[in-house]
Amino acid sequence: KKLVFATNNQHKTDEIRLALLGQYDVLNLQDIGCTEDIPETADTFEGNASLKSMYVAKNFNLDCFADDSGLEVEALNNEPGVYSARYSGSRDSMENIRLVLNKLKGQANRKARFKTVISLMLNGQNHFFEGIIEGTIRETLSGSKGFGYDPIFQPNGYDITFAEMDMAEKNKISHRAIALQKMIDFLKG
Ligand code: ITT
Repeated sequence: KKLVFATNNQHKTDEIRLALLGQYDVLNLQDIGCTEDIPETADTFEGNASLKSMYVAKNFNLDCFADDSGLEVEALNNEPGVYSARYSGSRDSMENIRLVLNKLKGQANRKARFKTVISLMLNGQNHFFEGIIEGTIRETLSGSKGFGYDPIFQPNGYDITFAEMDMAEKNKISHRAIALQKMIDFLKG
């Protein structure tokens, strides 16, 4: 069975492909020949996920899902949130990480969470699935796997960051995996 995943982020594609291995073939935007950089102008995860899934549903006449996700840091009023991909003004992960660490300098409250909202457009109807993982922001970077803010995010109950985990290990607990499992349960009825 095939599922279209409206993303240009290769790391997200890899994680979702691994999670669905043997269950679904996952096609991303590149695979369906969509070269558009779909504007993400909403100010909620639900809104931006819907902009991506609905773009594909409308222009390619395909059922499809999209993931909008980000890091919410408690002491920063839940920033970067929906602006996670370009918090520093650039998509450079190191710049974005540096900005978070600078803003948290001297801050005792390191609590943060990753959040994913999946929008699934199925037969013209929009369905939402959410996943959250709670954790803390490290003082310094650790690990080189994963992407985005993974080197500074330590999930609760672990003493390593997401960037120190193999993809399979991250996939057991991540925000994205939790939201994805909800969607799969829904698809299986
Ligand atoms: P698409 O919109 O094409 O799917 P994107 O990277 O622009 O790709 P988002 O708009 O959802 O995706 O932005 C999510 C950003 O949040 C992402 O670029 C990372 O900086 C961060 N992020 C999301 N999930 C993450 C994860 O599992 N690990 C680390 N950072 C993550």
